[in-house]
Amino acid sequence: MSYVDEVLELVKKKNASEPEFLQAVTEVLNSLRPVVEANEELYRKNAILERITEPDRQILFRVPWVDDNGQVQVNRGFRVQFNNAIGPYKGGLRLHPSVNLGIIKFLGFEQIFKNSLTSLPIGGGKGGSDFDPKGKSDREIMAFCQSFMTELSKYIGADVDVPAGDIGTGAREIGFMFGQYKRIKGSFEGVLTGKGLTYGGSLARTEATGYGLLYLTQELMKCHGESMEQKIVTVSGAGNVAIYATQKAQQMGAKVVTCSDSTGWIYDPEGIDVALLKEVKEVKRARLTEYAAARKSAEYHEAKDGSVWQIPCDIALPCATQNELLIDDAKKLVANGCKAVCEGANMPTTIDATEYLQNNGVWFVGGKAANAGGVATSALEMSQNSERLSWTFEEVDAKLQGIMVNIYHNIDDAAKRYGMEGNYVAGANIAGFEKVVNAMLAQGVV
Ligand code: NDP
Ligand code: 2IT
Repeated sequence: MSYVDEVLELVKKKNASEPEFLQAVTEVLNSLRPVVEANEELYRKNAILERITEPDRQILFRVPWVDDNGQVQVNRGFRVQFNNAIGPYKGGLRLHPSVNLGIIKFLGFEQIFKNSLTSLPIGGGKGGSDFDPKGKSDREIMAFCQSFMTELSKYIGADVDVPAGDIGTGAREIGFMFGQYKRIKGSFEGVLTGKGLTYGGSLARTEATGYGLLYLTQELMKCHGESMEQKIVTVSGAGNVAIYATQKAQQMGAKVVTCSDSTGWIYDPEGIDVALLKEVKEVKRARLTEYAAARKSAEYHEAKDGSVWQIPCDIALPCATQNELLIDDAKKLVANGCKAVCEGANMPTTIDATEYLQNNGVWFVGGKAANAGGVATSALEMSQNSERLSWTFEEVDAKLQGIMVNIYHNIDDAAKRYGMEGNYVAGANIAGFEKVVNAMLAQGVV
């Protein structure tokens, strides 16, 4: 049996109850076959694949907090420190009722390769909680964040592990967590990214994932002789990534006609009104029905009535959550002439849907490459914190743009090197993996 198959079997046996983690590992290891085959003896002897699929440590803890009725609530907190071969653990904190260890492990595993692709010195980690921020008061959010950080603070630090935002964790939550860390440690340090601009945050971090997604998509289109001008774009999600992806796509001359949240989706043939979407989602924290109520051209559909992927488009950008673009969606996209799919979310496309898109001529760039702009800008925030300076929006944005264009060419080149031209999924996994493996081999058995 090949080394990849042996390790895949082992990982499946050891993590049988974690489908998302197994999905992420299966995708990565399958696409690494040519690299692993070329170095089989060395990698096998050093147990590279066994080590890269087993987190350095997995921290699970109780998060007790008091709600507005005086009732004690208990959530579960997670931090998975996956691999720090090329830098301190780095990755977001997800607050969503669906969070469990398998989901945090899949995200932490993907983060290793994504962070490597940024070309910046950051290792892979992820954390979060099954806490549901929806409908909670600001005081309840603060109570949860303080309790969460009271425990998490024992395991993180500016040179150790630097968490950030993800689903359900934005500037408000990062603020409360930063305050509690500072209080416990008595140290003002760059221990979190996505901080507010008055206390060490970086300009352009809020926009970075969505903007970065479009910088990469634009380069992909350009290299295929196309531009973003006049393109019809479908976006899913209505959170941080979706909002700034929509904004940048529109700045590039494309028309974004959809957005979605967990209860429904919008088709707005006139083009999404970003100012209205921001008002509904960032200020009011309301449902998309409010967007539809305020905009004549918008159609509202319940989530049960299909998805945004049935709307014809040139480019599809899934920006909500894992496994939200399924095989039937992929078939609709292909039938409607979609040219490119670039993932703003982490693992939004299932493996069969990915293969269908790739086999039917759609240019497909996975999240590890396409959404790396967020964590890359987090690393730029860390640099600014270390030198105790802050850069202008234009400086950070220009660096982000350079990083995303570079990522596109790196993954394109890596795919070509292994005879898989146009397979950007394999290209990203290979390019991300090579750097981490070199560092692991150099650092010995740890
Ligand atoms: P937000 O919390 O800001 O927004 C998430 C959006 O996705 C919301 O519209 C939410 O709807 C929807 N959503 C979340 N979970 C589900 C679900 N189970 N089913 C349907 N819809 C869902 O998160 P972000 O925009 O930050 O993150 C979106 C994706 O991008 C995630 O996969 C995240 O891991 C990834 N990502 C984020 C980065 C960042 O910098 N923030 C960086 C790189 C990747 P609702 O409000 O109804 O829950
Ligand atoms: O998935 C991701 O890359 C993020 N949620 C951002 C992580 C970060 O550290 O900025």
